[in-house]
Amino acid sequence: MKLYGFWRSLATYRVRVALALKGLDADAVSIDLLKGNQHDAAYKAVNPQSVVPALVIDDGPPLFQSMAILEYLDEAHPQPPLLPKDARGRARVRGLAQIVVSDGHPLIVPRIRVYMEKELKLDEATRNRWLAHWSLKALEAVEGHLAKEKESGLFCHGDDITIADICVASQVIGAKNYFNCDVSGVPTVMRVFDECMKLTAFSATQPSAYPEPA
Ligand SMILES: N[C@@H](CCC(=O)N[C@@H](CS)C(=O)NCC(=O)O)C(=O)O
Repeated sequence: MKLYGFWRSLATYRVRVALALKGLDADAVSIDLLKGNQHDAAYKAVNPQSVVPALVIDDGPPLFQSMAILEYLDEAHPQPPLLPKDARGRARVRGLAQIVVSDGHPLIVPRIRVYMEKELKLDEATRNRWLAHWSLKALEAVEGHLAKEKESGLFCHGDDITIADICVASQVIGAKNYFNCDVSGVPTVMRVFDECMKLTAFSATQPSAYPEPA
């Protein structure tokens, strides 16, 4: 298996965590987003959207979109499961994950930042306000669920890791480490994040710990 990604990419991190939880190895291929290598023709042939991650498994076309990849890994390698057994639980877990993946993260990705800088000519302080604001908004929405719903446990949904924890952890890393957000208003999210980080699958693969392949 080959994982096209980037060390500080939050979407790639989600896939790294899932692979680690499933005990799977993938060769990492670095697409340097800071240099704009996602736009190279060679990578466009792998992922026409010019974003990471992409997971190449065999002769078939690469898998793309982190949520689709997480769900694929869970179906192809069911142990340990990353979704609850009941339909209602799966809907909750996917909903929490999508607050991050569909609504929060898309507002802070490099192409948005580049557009704000180059096209809209927004200065760095204004751009940083945007990034911090929307990063925290997603976490506040997750907090609204976790703090009041009895389904929350040690992790986002009960006491087992799910796709929701993977996605929420990625968002916390962005908010805290990249955009300096004050996360004191999302204590339940942070409690869950701290639990996740006790697991090697989360801590050893996080951007700050992850060695960039040469
Ligand atoms: N929804 C996509 C997001 C993919 C994405 O935007 N990845 C970022 C890195 S975290 C990227 O490659 N951005 C390149 C760019 O914005 O130019 C997923 O979850 O896989």
